[in-house]
Amino acid sequence: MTSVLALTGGVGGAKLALGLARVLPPGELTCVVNTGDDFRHLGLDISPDIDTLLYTLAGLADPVHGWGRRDDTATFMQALTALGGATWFHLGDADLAMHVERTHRLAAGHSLVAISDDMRRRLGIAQRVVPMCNEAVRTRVRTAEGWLAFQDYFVRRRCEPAVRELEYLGADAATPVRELQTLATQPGLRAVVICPSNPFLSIGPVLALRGVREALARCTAPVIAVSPIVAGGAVKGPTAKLMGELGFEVGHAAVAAHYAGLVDALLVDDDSGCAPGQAPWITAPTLMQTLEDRERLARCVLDIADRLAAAPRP
Ligand code: FO1
Repeated sequence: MTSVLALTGGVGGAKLALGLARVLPPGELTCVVNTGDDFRHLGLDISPDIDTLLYTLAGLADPVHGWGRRDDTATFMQALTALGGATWFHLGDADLAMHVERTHRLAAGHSLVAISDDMRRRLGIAQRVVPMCNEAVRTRVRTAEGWLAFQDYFVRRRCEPAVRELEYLGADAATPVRELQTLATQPGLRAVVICPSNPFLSIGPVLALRGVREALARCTAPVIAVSPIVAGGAVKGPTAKLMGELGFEVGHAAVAAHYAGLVDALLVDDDSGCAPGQAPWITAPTLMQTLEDRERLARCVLDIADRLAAAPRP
């Protein structure tokens, strides 16, 4: 039974999801994962955020990149290079098995939700890993060069082009998974945690699905977001650069504005720049370098949720 629902995407989100998985009893965590980064490459259906989470929870993630598998080899990429194939997106040999098997099962008519659930069981993961929807939702970014598909922007172009606009293609027509549809009224739900993922690239697609913002706003369980901004910038990745390009001042206030009306508390590492009147700020160390940091932050989030649940609602 789910007692905590985490919304996540990318490496930062997976770190807190791992902390939550380690401090909660097995089976009490359900992670709903961004699929806006998914794409078709070399004929394969690739779901980077699902795989990052699966590998992280299974203890298989590459500790240097955070994505891909630890100790993976590159025979496939070397052979592909020799044949003149597209090498801008690295697919390790063991990781390749995931993409081949997912592609095969999708073509055979299995849903992304069913495939992800089977994969997590086979990897020995007790927590549920649920894609945000079964349909294709594709994040794309508008730059001076026109619209770019997400991985073209993120990996091929290394986030270099300045982003003017974001779009989550297909979000309007997609049906959010049951876990999102029912989160407003799910009995026994202890907390909804918005992980410190990129609010625009990783959480944005989830929030763009029909009814999700409304369900979060009506949720009877405490909704806690953790800001991905640490020491005034992003830990890794394009969050700070993107925020600036989209016209926001880089800081927790822009994160709070993005989640306005949806969260009961925003966890920040430093509330000195936070505007009064926005979501209640709670200060805690949010940098997750070690496994202990992940567990400590997870306990802190759950503690805040429990305190909010016990307090009379305004
Ligand atoms: N990110 C990169 O920066 N370069 C890569 O070559 C790359 C390959 C890759 C392969 C499998 C996978 O699951 C993820 C991979 N990522 C790579 C990460 C990924 O594209 C992004 O981190 C996410 O989409 C953003 O959350």
